[in-house]
Amino acid sequence: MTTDARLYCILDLGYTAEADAVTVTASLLEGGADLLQLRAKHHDIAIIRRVAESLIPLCRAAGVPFILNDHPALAAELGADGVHVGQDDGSLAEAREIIGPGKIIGRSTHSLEQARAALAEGFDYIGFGPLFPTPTKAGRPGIGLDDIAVMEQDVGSSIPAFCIGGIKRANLHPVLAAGARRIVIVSDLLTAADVCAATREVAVALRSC
Ligand code: TZP
Ligand code: MG
Repeated sequence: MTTDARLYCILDLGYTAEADAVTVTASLLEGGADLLQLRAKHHDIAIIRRVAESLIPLCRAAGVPFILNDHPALAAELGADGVHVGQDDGSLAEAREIIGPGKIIGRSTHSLEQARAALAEGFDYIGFGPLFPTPTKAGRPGIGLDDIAVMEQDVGSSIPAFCIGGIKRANLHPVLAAGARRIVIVSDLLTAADVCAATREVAVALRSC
């Protein structure tokens, strides 16, 4: 993963129909996504495999790492560039054993303590949030903006740390002003009228801060 990755986009099948996955991903990549994750919380593994197989060539052509959410064995089988695992998805060592050396392994974190622990364990990057409550990850409280600066100092200076959760073009400024340098946006980009233009707007804002 390039260490200057700023915008991490997620193709979430909860928002984008399988039939639109390639078109929408192409727009995210054209708009400036630095990393692309496929996330599908309620789909069969066969569908996830099929969609992943259709997205990997696009990511390769764009030079953007393809990360699979969950399913390290499928990520290994498909030759994905990495896998993203949550707090309840086991250890780094377990994921590494399955996906193999040289692959990117990211961890969701929901507090400063979890962020520091993920760095200590050796994860390649973290997600930090949700900053704001979000229907994309329902049932989790927002952790707010107060810990971003310390998290960036303690963790983000060593591994890429992507703030996530309820971030939109409309609230990007306060998130960046709080110290975020790298972000994930899911629904605000996937539901935009012009996905490519919306992605580009965020990518440009991140590059100029
Ligand atoms: N992890 C923490 S918040 C979140 C995930 C996957 C969802 C972010 O989605 P959105 O739509 O950008 O709020
Ligand atoms: Mg998970």
